[in-house]
Amino acid sequence: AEGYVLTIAPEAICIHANRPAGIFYGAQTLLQLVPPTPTREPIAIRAATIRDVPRFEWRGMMLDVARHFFKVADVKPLIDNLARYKINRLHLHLSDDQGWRIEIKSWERLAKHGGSTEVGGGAGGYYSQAEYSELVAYAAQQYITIIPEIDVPGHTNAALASYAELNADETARDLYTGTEVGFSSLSIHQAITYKFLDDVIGELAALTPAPYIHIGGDEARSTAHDAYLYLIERVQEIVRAHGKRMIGWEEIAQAKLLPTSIAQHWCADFAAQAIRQGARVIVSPSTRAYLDMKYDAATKLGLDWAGLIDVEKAYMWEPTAEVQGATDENVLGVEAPLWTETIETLDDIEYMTFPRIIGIAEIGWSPQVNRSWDEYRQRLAAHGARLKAFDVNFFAAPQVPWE
Ligand code: IFG
Repeated sequence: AEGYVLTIAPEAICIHANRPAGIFYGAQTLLQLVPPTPTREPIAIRAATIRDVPRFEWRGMMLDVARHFFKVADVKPLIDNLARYKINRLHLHLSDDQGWRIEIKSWERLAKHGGSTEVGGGAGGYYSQAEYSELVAYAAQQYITIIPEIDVPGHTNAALASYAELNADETARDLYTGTEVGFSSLSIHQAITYKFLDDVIGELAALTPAPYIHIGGDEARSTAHDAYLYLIERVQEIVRAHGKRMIGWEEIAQAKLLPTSIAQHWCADFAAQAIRQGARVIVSPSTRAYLDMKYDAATKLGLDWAGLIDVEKAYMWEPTAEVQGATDENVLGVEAPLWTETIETLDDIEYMTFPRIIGIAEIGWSPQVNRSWDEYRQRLAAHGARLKAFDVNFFAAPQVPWE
């Protein structure tokens, strides 16, 4: 579905593929063989035949637009630069304690009130349904599928601040602009919670061509364990009723999963439980793929609870080695989350994302055989000029001999 053959010969350059995505990816490869900016000078390209097909179907990045909000005009350049490296999924973390970022017509206070601030007390913001659809269409033109996440039952303070009736004590929470986690929970045994979930997931599913809805499920420290399992299984039913497959952070694997559900590994071994249930996994190890982790002790942006992740550490790992029982069959692929507690601008996004996402994109596309830091860093060095040409505010890591 995404493979291609690129033949470069004196008489012609040809790209053949089964599907349009393959043509697009062949074109990305060809573009990497020529200078990044237009030139009238003749260009010499070495003759070659490149027969190429991705190892994993899920090659993704997640952008947390809840801790800090990023308007459509800031997300589009990120989409452009991800597509150049054959990334094909952009997971948008649309709700959290600090913000609700997507208009829901049947619960309009979620965005209007729940989206009115952000970490640090700024103005926040949200995507109207038209803006969300604009992002979906823009990404699709570059073969990137948008995956929406509404995080439940924890990470729900913005919703609990927007509607008193969603709270067990019928009292609306205050808006929250800090960076603590684990203090909020939907009220599991109130009927209105499931009307809320059905309405939200219904409206989101109608706006989302992707066959997935991500329902979060992480860090539900204020939800009793049995109540958590009950909610996850009910949400899984709601997602299915709206014709979508449920994705959740790996804690969801403690509940009974449908074989179509997907657990996203980030920091525990619940994903192994998902595999044992016959579900599939997306691999996002916090120690390797969390783009909000500092590169080194000097990095001003980001956090370091999962350790420092330099360009080499973000590249030298194998997805099927991160989860017990993982194989190329039950791993859908890889995803690199950028949590934005400390990230406020597109420059900040680019600084933490590039160049580490380039190595993760290669892990998602290329076979593991021969993966070597010394070989990779030489190739990566040539991309400094390209990233500069595309005005990407990348981190010029000292370990890379940038050309
Ligand atoms: N863990 C939380 C995120 C974010 C992150 C920051 C997950 C699944 C720490 N949950 O990662 O909301 O706060 O690195």
